Amino acid sequence: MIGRNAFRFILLFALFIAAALLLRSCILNSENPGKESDIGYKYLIGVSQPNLSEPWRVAMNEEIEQEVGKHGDMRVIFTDAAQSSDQQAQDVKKLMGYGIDLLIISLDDPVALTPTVSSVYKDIPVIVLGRGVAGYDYTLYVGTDDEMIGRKAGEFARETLGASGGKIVEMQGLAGSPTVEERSKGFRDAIQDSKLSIVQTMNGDWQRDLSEDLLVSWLKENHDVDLIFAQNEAMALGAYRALQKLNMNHVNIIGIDGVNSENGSLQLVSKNKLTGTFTSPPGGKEAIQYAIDILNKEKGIPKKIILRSQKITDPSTLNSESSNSPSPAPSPDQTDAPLVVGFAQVGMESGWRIAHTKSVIDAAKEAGVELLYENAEQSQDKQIELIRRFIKQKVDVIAFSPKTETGWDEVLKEAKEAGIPVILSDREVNVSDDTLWTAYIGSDFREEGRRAARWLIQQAEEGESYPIVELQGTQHSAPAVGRKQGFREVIQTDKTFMMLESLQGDFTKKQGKELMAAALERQGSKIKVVYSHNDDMALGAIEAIEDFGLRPGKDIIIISVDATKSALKALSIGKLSFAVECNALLGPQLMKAVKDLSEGKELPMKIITSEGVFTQESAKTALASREY
Ligand code: GYE
Repeated sequence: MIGRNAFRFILLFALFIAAALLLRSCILNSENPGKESDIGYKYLIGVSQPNLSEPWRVAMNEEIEQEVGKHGDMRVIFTDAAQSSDQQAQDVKKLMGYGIDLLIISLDDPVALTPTVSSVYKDIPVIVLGRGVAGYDYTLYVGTDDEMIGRKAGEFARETLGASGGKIVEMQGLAGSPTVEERSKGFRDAIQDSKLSIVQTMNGDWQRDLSEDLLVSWLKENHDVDLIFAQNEAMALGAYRALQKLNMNHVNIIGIDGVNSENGSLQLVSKNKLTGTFTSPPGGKEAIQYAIDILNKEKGIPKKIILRSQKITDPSTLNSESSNSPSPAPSPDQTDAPLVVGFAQVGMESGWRIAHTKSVIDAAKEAGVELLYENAEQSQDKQIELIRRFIKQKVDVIAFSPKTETGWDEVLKEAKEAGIPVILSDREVNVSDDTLWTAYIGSDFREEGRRAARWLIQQAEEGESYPIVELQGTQHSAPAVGRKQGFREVIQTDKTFMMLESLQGDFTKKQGKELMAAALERQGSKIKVVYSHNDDMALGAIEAIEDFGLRPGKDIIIISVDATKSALKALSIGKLSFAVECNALLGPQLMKAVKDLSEGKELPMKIITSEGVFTQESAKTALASREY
């Protein structure tokens, strides 16, 4: 018989061991206390789908499931709202109740669901996938450039119908979705100066059967149609079924999505049921890859990831190394020689540019990349010459900040023929074939312009009018084009704002001062607002306003873009009124892209950085820690 004391000792010892093991497992999973030890995973992802009737959404879930399957410490819960917005809001609430660590949501009805997304975003990271949500209350958007896809579809419609043109029916998704508006805008812009005309627009709400029914009833009375543009796969299939029913097989159909599944549009194209389609990659794989970085609190998470869309008229060419895809990844040579990146910087015109250059140089050093840095001193010809030099030097990757949007086709073709990927850093290009460049890393300049205008409208006082002088950045540069367009998109809705003068600058302080001094001579105190495309011109304008005897930030509202340290200083002392941030610290993301390329990873088409805004108040607190 074991003595009573010995029994007590063994019992106490066993209890001590159990407590120690429990404590150890909780410490191991401190960020998810109790989860891993209890259920065997670290992160729980919730995926909310509006429906699973679209093949594109089924493909999205399959991608997510496949990518999650590569990570033993991750689980995923899917919900399907069966096309009910109320149900989708309920589904999100239920997922939150399960204690998910991150929400991935795809929306057919962003108007109804934006409040739900915004409220979840207050508690956990949110990735919006596929179709957009209004505003910016989310961690990351993964999707496509819908205006670009619409424009490509419009160009294809012109190609299909030829010079004689034709009559088009546009089958849109659910009204109110940014995706619908952007795809439609791109399509209409592409056909505007042609003999193609949209004779009827319908909303098939992204659904096959509704589209089929709407088309059957309309086409019965209107036979004279040459092409149907359907904004997604399911509606393109609905269009095909309607034309079959009415024996109108001569009518062309252009779709979007390009899903490779039974009855997906790739099959429909290969069976000549669709004239062509544009892929809209579901983004499920990318969403999970970024979800892991977000949950692991990696730095430099972008705001938007834009995936590349391809035109498919012959599915056998999809993803082939044809002209459809950008240059292949650099062939990792067997030696462990450092990657070599040729970087043709546009110049040193502004504080932002100096910070950008430093960020790229520092990041290259940090990443062990050999950077061949050259400064083109604001000359496009010199940038072209530098790119040609990098080609001759057989660098692994070429990166550059294009001075202007156009004029790059020839040299980028040379880089592609040499098999050297090109990454656009901070400024986009406008070329005939967007596979001439591999990726763009930078800002959404139109949104920067919209943010400037939205703030200005909020400041407006009842009964006042606001004549504006605009100081434009380098002519034909992507930031100047985008900031000009975005600002006008918003103020044109409010008649209290009028553009008094829009002056051509070049992002330098000297130009800003000279242009502002001349405008003051012409307009004097009529000027109530200065909207400057960057800080340096705004700081020059401030000096000119003071020389003229007026008080900058008081007599004249001054709005700038970049939000460099000098701008925050001017904000903090009341000489600048508002600054929209343009992130200059692109070096780390550029080098990550270079590394990913060298490892054979496919890059998103665009990586859009996360940016904020600064008021005079918020500048005071941000100034001390401002990196540039
Ligand atoms: O706003 C300006 C610089 O390309 C985004 O160029 C950049 C712009 C930036 O000179 O300060």
